[in-house]
Amino acid sequence: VDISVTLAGVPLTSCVYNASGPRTGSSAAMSKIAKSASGGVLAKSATIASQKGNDLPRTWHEDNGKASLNSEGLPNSGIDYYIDPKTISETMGESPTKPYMVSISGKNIADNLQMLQKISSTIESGSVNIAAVELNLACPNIVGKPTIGYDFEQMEDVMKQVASLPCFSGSKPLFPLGVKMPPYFDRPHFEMAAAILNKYKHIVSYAASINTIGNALAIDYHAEMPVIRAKGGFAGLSGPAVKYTALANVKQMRELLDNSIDVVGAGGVQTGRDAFEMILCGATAVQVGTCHWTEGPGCFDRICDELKAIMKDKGYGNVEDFRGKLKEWS
Ligand code: RRO
Repeated sequence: VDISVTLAGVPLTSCVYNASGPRTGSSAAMSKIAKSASGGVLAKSATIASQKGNDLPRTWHEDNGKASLNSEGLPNSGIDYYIDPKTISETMGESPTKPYMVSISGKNIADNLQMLQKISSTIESGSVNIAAVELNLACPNIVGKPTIGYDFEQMEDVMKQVASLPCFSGSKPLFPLGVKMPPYFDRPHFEMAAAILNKYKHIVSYAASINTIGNALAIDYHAEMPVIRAKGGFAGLSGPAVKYTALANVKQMRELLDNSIDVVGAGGVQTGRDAFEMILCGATAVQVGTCHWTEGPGCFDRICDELKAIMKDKGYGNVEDFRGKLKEWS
């Protein structure tokens, strides 16, 4: 069975790959993803300058593994590191067989525009292979900043200004652009978010749903304190606990977005069955975040093997055979 797909025009040997965030901060960590069955390598969301992130403790995993929290606060090495030919060759090896992608999460619109310009210049110089860029509209952990994807006015403004950059003003974007979306919970919000992305479909190649469910709170019962230090303990919720919200977001986005925009499923995927369900709901590819964090890069080999076994069992030869084919009750 064949689990390869084309995402945003980029061929992936496997439809399962890593989410930005866990184990994606350095070339040493990312090279392990490159060596695994992951369909690609997506770097940690970058800011203009490197930053340390929030004070510890900033991550937590529930004992039963069903939920995780993070308030990392965007620790990263800065955009220059993630687009440096040295970082990319250390990550991918000398003859890469899969795509390398970067994620950006600027402190403000100007920073996102500046990072996109830097990426454009680097791509135009021909010195590196960057297959796609993910614009993170959904980080919940920055003190004093709203989640952009929940502020539709700001989201529209971001898309408008990005679309006016030289790299997107030609007949075809210089590189495929994806957006990482926060989870929505109400139909009108899905409709508003999708309407903005559809308006900018000439520059948006995929939408990845979902980032973590923001501002969750876990309590240390013994200490009678939040488990996380920053932001009063409010942090992004991930892991199996968010899978059902993620499936719904993938289904809604696939229904509402123009067909030219691919949907990437993310949120609580830890088995081949989870990936299969995401694809049934319309996902072109599936990102794995928390499971990669807790299990390590071996998770990509396991999840791909499990997905292949399910497809074989059901008689599906490739991903298109069941993508978006969730049946309806009569
Ligand atoms: O670094 C983080 O705190 C973080 C980011 Br940028 C994000 O997009 N999602 C998340 O759960 N954590």
